[in-house]
Amino acid sequence: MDNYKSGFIAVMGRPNVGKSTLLNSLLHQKIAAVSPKPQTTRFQQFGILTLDRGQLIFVDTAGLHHPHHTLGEYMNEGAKSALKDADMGLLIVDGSDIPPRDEDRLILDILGEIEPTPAMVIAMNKIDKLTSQQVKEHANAYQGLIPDAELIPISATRGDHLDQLTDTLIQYLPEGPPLFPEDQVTDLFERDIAADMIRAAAMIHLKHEVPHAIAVRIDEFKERNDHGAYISATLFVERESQKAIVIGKNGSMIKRIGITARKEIEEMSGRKVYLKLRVKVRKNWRNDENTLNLLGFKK
Ligand SMILES: Nc1nc2c(ncn2[C@@H]2O[C@H](COP(=O)(O)OP(=O)(O)OP(=O)(O)O)[C@@H](O)[C@H]2O)c(=O)[nH]1
Ligand SMILES: [Mg+2]
Repeated sequence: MDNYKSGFIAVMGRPNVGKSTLLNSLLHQKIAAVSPKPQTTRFQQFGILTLDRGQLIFVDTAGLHHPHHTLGEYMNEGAKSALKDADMGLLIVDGSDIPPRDEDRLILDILGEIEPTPAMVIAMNKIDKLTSQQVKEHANAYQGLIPDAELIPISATRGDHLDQLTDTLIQYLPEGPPLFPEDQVTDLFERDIAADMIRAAAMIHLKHEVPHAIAVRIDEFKERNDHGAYISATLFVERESQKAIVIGKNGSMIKRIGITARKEIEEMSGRKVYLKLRVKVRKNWRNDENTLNLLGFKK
C-alpha cells in the first residue's frame, strides 16, 4: 500500500449542474437522487470510489444558490462545511450553459472564507451538448472563475474524460490508507436514499415551486423476505393547495410519483419494493426550525 492516497473531495456547484449524476457515473451505481430540476440534493452524501491507487470519497452537496428560505440557508451552509472538512474541492459547472452565472460565483465567497484555501479542480460538465469549438470557448470562460484550478471538460452521462478526472483528483489527495471498506459505496442508509428518490420523483412530475415545498419522511422500512421491502413514507407540503396538487385528480399524481420512485428504489436496492405514500400539510415548514431539525436539517 505504498503511496496509497485517500481523502475527501467536496463536490460543489450551483443546482442542476450534474453533481449527483457524476457520483452515480463514477460509481457505476445509482446511489444519488437526480432530477431535471434544481435543488434535488438537500443533504450531503458520500460516494466512495475505491481504486487500486487510492480511495476517493466524493461528498455530494446541495447546489449553491441564493436562498429564499431557512432551508436554503441550511443547504448552502451544509455545502460550505463539506468543503471546509474536505481535503479538496471539485467545482462542477454546466458547460452547456452560457458561462458563468451569478450562482457559479457563490463558490468564490466560500473559498474566501476558508483558511487555508483548499485545492480546487473544475469539471465542466455536459460537454455532450457542445461542439468542440464551444468546449474551448466555454472552458476559457469558466477557467476565469478560479484561474489556478485545473479544468477538465467532462460528460457525466456519456462518461467523457472521467478517468482523466479521477487521475487528476487523486494527485491532490494526501497519502493514507483507505478510510472505508472497499465494497462500501456510500455512507447513507437505503432508507435515506429512498426518501431522496421519492422527493426526486415528485420533482420530475410536479411543476414549478410545488416540488421544492416537499419534504419526505420514511415512516416504515420493513423487509418482507422474498417479497422485497415494504416502505411507507409521508410527503410533507406547506399548504392545503399543494396537498391537492401532489395527490392529483383521483390520486393520479401521487400514483405517478409512486411508480417512478418505486422503480428508482428497486434499481438502487436491487430488490422488489412495495411503496405506500401519503401527503400531509405542515405549514411553512421550510422556515420552521423545529420541523427542519425533525427532518434532519441542522445548522
Ligand atoms: N446532457 C447532459 N445532462 C446531464 C449531464 N449530467 C447531468 N445531466 C442532467 O442534469 C440534470 C441535473 O442533474 P443532477 O445530477 O440532479 O444535478 P445536481 O448538480 O446534483 O443538482 P442539485 O442536486 O439540484 O444541486 C439531470 O437532468 C441530469 O440528467 C451530462 O453530462 N450531460
Ligand atoms: Mg444533486
